[in-house]
Amino acid sequence: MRTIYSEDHQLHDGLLEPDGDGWAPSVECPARANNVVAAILERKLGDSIPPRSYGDDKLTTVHDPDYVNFLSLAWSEWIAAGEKGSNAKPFAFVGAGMRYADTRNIHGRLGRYSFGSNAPLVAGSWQAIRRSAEVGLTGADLILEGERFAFSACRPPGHHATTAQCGGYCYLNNTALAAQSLIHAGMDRVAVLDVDYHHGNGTQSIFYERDDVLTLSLHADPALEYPYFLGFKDEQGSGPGEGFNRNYPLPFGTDWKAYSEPLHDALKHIQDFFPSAVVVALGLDTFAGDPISYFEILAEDYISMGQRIGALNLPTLVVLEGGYALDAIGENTVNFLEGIENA
Ligand code: SP5
Ligand code: ZN
Repeated sequence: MRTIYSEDHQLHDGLLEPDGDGWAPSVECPARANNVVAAILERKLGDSIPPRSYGDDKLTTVHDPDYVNFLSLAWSEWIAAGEKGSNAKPFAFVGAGMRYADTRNIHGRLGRYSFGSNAPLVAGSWQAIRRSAEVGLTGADLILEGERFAFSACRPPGHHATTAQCGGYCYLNNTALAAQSLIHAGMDRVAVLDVDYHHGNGTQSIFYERDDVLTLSLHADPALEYPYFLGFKDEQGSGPGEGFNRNYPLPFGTDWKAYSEPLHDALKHIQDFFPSAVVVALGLDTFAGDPISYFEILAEDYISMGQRIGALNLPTLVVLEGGYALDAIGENTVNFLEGIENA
């Protein structure tokens, strides 16, 4: 299968996240995508091609124009305000009884367009963010052009990003943009299966009221794990989208044996939906050796996971999301992709 990849993700570097009393280097770093692409080359999965270019109108099929505008300008506004820090990040958020109204100060704007403090912007971030979205969109186009599989090696990831807020290392929702692009091109139904360790809150919320995109997510129970405020079992969609969202919150310690049961259920629901294509939000942070996670999926299990999903026998776009075990993310990703191809 072909991989879509851009070197521009290297520009999104030197990121910080909260740690103890201060800030430490973020686990979401360039080595992640570099190691994935190196493993793809080494194991000869297939060609790697650059993303195509898309206009802002494509980004605003999922995101608010004001939010896209903010992402593109935030770094220059940070500098113009005289801020010296290498990471533009928010500290103030809207709480109960407050509102988003006329927000012009960069700190207000960072708070307005973030739901947490772990999606910082550095000088090169916007270029990387935009290219990552284009990597996802190009994958969707390959599927539309008749490819059975494609892999969008996105970085930064996207599944936490909502219509107008970044968070959890995510800015533009690459997976949602790809799914929406398939619908826009004429597919009647698309299924999005999110197997990242964290709930795909952005993807869920973007499609929550829709019956043409079925969203399913297997993840650590949000009662115990990030993103804490969405991803529970009783969230099943609303309005016309009622019944078209499914969450599988799972306990810490979940291994392949325990994981395969809810995965089987999710795949059954995908089959019953008769989608024209599947978009997989692939997080490798379910891995037993992941530094920020508590599942017990092993390297060889990703082959089985891929095979199960490949057995749907549907056009499938795989979009890279999380995964922070730098030494293992490449092998685990290629295991999954080979599993899909050899189902
Ligand atoms: C795309 C994705 O997987 N996003 C995950 C966001 C998780 N954010 C919370 C992680 C907190 C971990 N803190 C690690 C500190 C290491 N020094
Ligand atoms: Zn994750």
